[in-house]
Amino acid sequence: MATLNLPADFETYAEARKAGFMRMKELKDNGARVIGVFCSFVPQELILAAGAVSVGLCASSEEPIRAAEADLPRNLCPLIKASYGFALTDTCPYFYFSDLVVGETTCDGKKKMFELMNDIKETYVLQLPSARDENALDAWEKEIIRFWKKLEDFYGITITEEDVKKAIELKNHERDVMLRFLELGKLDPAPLSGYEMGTRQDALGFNPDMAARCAIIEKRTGEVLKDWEANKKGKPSDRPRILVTGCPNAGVREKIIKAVEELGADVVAFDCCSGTREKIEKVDTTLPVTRALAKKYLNINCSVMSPNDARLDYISGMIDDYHVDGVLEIILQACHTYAIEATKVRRLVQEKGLPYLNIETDYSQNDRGQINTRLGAFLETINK
Ligand code: BJ8
Repeated sequence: MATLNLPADFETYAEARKAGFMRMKELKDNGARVIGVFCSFVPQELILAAGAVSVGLCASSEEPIRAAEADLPRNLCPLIKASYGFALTDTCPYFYFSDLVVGETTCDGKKKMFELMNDIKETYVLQLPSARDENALDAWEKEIIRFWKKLEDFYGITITEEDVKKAIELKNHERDVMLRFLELGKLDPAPLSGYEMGTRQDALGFNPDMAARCAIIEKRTGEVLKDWEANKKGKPSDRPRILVTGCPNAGVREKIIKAVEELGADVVAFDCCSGTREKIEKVDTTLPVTRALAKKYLNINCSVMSPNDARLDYISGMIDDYHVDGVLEIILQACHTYAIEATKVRRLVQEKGLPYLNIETDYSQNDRGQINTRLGAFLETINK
């Protein structure tokens, strides 16, 4: 197995999370407002407009799962169990520092878990519709307005339309910056490892300073481009180019994404929440703000939406744009929406003449060996 080529200043996800604790404590000591969130569907612009920072609470550690199973079924998504377990055992500083937790009615497991989480800390739930028609858009816009009001009441502040417009500009800019970084994967040969790309993207969530986040990513994008132009451009590689799709993968990144790259592939594209999924559509600044936010967020291609054909179209386009040789779908145990939608993804990939591998897993390390064997066999099916 080859070792990945990572930059000297590379911070692992665990290191970034730890460094973020101190920053967060400092912020709280200085009176900052902090909102904990679990999902890409939560309109970040309203949190920003409320003068608050948002922190992602989706957990990727196996550690708190046993404690969570006292209240939750064992056969449940590890992300849900771990997130609840951290809250229950009071071992996540980000949960601890959150003034308010914001949940959403995405998958059944999360929305029912939020009812229990509310007993630990106030958990406000956004009622996300699962369709994308006009009625759903109207209902979702009302939810956006309700959330706006909730933030005003919760903090005793007024959020003006100007505040929201400013937040929209800032978030749109951040989306552009992140997208430019993630789209480096279109370059052939791959200019950096997918392991680095995904880790950086997730780790940034622990940095509450948006300008700093953008600066870090712009700097790295520039370095990678420069290196590619000087050392890689025009030198074809025989490493298979992989698109990773499916559930959030932070909790299984080491045993799947790092592993497949160490076995000789390049992960070049991510159709997931730490990939391009939330970045591809910006908030339309020509529409009234609440309509614009509703439209943008309802269009996120997550499998909790039904139907969700836009995700299939997007994956198809990604396969072409990133010159993909094979698709690897990651399903977290008991995630029904992704597991069922995987049938459509597999059909699409096979119709495009490419190999497809589906790995269902949890946060344990028990299946590492089996996963390595399957990844090795998958790579052998790829004609490059
Ligand atoms: S927009 S992907 S962050 S819901 S928790 S659905 S893995 S069973 S996380 Fe997600 Fe928002 Fe969608 Fe993204 Fe499945 Fe687990 Fe549910 Fe999950």
